[in-house]
Amino acid sequence: MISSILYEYGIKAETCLAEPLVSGLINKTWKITHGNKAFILQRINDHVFKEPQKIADNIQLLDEYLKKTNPDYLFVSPLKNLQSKEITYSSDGYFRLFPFIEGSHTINVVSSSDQAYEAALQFGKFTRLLSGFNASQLHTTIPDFHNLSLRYKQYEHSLKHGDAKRINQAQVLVQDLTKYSYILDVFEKIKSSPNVKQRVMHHDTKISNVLFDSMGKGIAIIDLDTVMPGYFISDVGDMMRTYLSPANEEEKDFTKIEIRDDFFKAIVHGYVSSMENELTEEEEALILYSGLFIIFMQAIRFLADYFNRDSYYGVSYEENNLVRAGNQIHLLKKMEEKKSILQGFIKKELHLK
Ligand code: GN1
Ligand code: MG
Repeated sequence: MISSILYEYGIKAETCLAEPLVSGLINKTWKITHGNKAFILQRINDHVFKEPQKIADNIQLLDEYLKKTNPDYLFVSPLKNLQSKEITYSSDGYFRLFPFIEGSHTINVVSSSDQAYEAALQFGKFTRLLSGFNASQLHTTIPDFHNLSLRYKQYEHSLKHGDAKRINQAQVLVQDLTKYSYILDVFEKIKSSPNVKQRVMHHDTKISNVLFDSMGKGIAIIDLDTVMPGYFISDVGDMMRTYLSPANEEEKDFTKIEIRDDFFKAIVHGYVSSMENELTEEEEALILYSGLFIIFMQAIRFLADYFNRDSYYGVSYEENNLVRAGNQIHLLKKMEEKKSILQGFIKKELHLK
């Protein structure tokens, strides 16, 4: 499978080493080494990304804009195949090949607040550099991806029509979630507010989507499939969801889930400083909310998928999605408990600005 794709790029597969990389739950990734050159090959999950060409079009538009406005910015775009296309289609699906950035590495776990800071700097910088770009030119690669209203409807639908046994088993979680309906109400207000802007957002800001150099400095962001118009709460929120706790969404022992103050401060400091004066006052008032918003949305997405018999997320055991949902609800609870302390950190940060 891989060799026929590499041929499309003029690379002889027999002389290559292909190593699968641990990546997300959706796409498949390999590192390809060919002599002293290296590449990243990725297969796009076209069950999730129904129109992969839209991803390629978006990346090309952004690439052109950034090359013009900020030629020194490291924007990792896919290489063209021998047909001059950024996407290679085969019977095994849609593939892209990226240059491997020499000297870069990725990490899968945020182990220091400096790493959280570096990542926040990178994601903030990306959106700021694109603040003059008209976001509405971009395609929506996954419709309603972070539209909480729709996600909630999908969750309610799964609760009515999903697997009865699984729904019964998750009653405590279903009850717990009802306490957080205010998160949905706030989102409804955001949608109609002109002061919460539609910006170019990444929408998947987990740490493995940041390239670091050997000194541990962030140098670029990758995995641009979900780059599309959105609200800043998506990126800041997903950093909070995935960097704050030392235990991730797969952790079964919920006592290991906690909110690390230093990591919270690092995200806020990195993001606010790299966005410079881009955030409106109304947006600044939503910084804390962004974490609650994304964690809540992820909890209902995991639970809905459990009820839908795991039709979306890859799972490695029967109750995987149930555990993930419970884990995220626990994280949400932990963040709620700390709200006033965290808001204090934000206030301090904004004051320093
Ligand atoms: C998916 O595949 P991955 O891990 O990059 C999902 C994200 C979730 C994440 C949870 C396209 O991302 O929204 O936050 O799983 N991406 C898509 O692990 O649905
Ligand atoms: Mg992704």
